[in-house]
Amino acid sequence: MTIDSEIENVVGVSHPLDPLSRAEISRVAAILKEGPAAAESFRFISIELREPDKELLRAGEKIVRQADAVLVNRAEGRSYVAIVDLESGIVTGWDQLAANVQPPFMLDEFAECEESCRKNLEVIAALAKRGITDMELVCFEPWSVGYFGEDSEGRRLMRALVFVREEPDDSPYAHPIENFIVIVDLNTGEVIQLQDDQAIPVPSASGNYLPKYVGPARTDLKPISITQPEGPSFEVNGNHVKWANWNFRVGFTPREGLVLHQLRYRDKDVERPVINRASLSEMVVPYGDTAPVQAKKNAFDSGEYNIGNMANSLTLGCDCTGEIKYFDGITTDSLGNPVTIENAICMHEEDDSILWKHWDFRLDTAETRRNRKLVISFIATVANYEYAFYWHLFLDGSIEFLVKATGILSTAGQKPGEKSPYGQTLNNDGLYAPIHQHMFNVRMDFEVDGPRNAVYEVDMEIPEDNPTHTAFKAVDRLLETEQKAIRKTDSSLHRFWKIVNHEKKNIVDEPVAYRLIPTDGIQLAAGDESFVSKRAQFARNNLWVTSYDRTERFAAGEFPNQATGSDDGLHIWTQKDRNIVDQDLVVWYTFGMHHVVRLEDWPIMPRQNIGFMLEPHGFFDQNPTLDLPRVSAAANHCSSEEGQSTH
Ligand code: ABN
Ligand code: CU
Repeated sequence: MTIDSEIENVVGVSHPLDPLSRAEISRVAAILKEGPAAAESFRFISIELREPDKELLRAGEKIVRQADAVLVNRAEGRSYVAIVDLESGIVTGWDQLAANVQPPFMLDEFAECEESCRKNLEVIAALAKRGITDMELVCFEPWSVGYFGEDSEGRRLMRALVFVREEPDDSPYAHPIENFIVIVDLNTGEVIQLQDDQAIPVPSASGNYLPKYVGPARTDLKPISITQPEGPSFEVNGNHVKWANWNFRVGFTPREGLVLHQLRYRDKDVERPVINRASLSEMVVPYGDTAPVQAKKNAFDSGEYNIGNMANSLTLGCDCTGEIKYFDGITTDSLGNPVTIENAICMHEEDDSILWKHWDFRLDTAETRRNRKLVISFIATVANYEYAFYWHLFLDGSIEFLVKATGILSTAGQKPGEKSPYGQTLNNDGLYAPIHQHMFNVRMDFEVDGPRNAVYEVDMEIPEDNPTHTAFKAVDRLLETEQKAIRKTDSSLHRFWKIVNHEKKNIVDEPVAYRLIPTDGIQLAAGDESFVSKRAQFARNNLWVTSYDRTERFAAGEFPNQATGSDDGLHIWTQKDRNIVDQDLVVWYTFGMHHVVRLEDWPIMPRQNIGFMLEPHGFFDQNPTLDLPRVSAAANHCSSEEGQSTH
């Protein structure tokens, strides 16, 4: 089946890549409850579409809808993965996970953890000794424990950081209760450890940002309204989107949030595939501070928390403005009920300044074309921080992945007058924010003009034979195997990577390609011997390339929660050192933000942008946007019919 006919076939009807509907989730839960998960003590971590095999999909074969489910049996302290055939209603897979494997948290466990801590008598007494008696104002923040040692096998643990509000709606992050940690077993609901070390006075200066506290809003800013009187330029049919020359399918999973499927660019009536599947595969936020509470903070917000579950319901005018198309995200509560996150994904167009311009100064005519981008995004709240994730598609075939980090710093307490060398002191009241990194990995199942691709590293080289002393050139080096493709960025060499298709040549007989511009290509700062570094090995390097295997989905492995990092993830799979030349490839890019906190990040952080670009690199034979219309004079006072006269 050609790509065209495949699109035609699926437009308007449910597609095999569509996320599970509410009804399908309920059916999966019911089938499992009637079958192997009949015991009351089972809880559902996730129920999601088991994506069909790429080959079957490509061949246009009939696809049977299947679901993957992850469950925990609390009574037994063991977890399970299940496969359910939605057509026959048969459980086709049911496997118990090893005792040391802990799947991601369920949202219900946040409240359960808080409740366990709040009613624990030892916790109440210990807090009272520190002068804190109103338990309703105490916030127990459910952080993952990291690797907790062999004794923790079979225990599903949460490490609660503790903050206290001064008033019911005041920001708790201004008031950390330092050196106070509660470890909870989520399966039993027990507090199993209280780490009540040296008390430090709780910083009392407020960290509030609400109008009620900060005063009236300024009035000098006039409204900006974005209008599209003729409506947006995208066409949406179910989860299929067509915009400008792009088309793709929108997906959503509990683990990743937004997923883009089957991203293609129409080039002179030919649908050219670029990426088969793209999503955030993992992220981790390790803290550099050696203080006992801080040194163990390193949440994997995707793999330990299922970041899609934490997606916000977006609001028009606040989170996105303009002509918006929303997609809901459907996920599951711990009892297997479907949960709809309404308006979880926002899609709209944005003006993006100029795309190209030239003023012919002899003729005094200027030609300018405006750029615009299609923005497909979601925002997740991971306790203190917000991450807004954006895919931007541009008219010229460029693609950007952008993360805007905002929200509230994860804070710590120090003795007033002291200044921790591992963070930024935020006030004179004992509050500081430790240095940390936000490390992300995006998995891109590339399909540049076809399923078989290869990757080159491109560095600047200054030749030895350089009589003019001005020479520099770009040199391509083929990355032949998985081990050879574990790479770091090098801005001194202006390094980038090129994903090529050797079977398809452009006008100058070179393989068509996309390039990955490795901006924000930082690496993990934690030492190699640290547990976080062993567990987040994906973040030690920026580029990884693997030969496609449908089971290799997440950079730190399927279940990083409480894991040692010794048996799953990119560093393990790439030990196979498979051939990656002209294969079905997956490219994994690690990038991040080295967050040296500044005062301006408090009490709420203005967004910090982190991301990277993919650009066509000889994918087209020339600039593919020459057919863009001039902007009409009436609309924007720019062009005349004969050529734009103003420059
Ligand atoms: N960023 C760690 C986290 C996520 C969700 C809830 C608590 C803590
Ligand atoms: Cu940060």
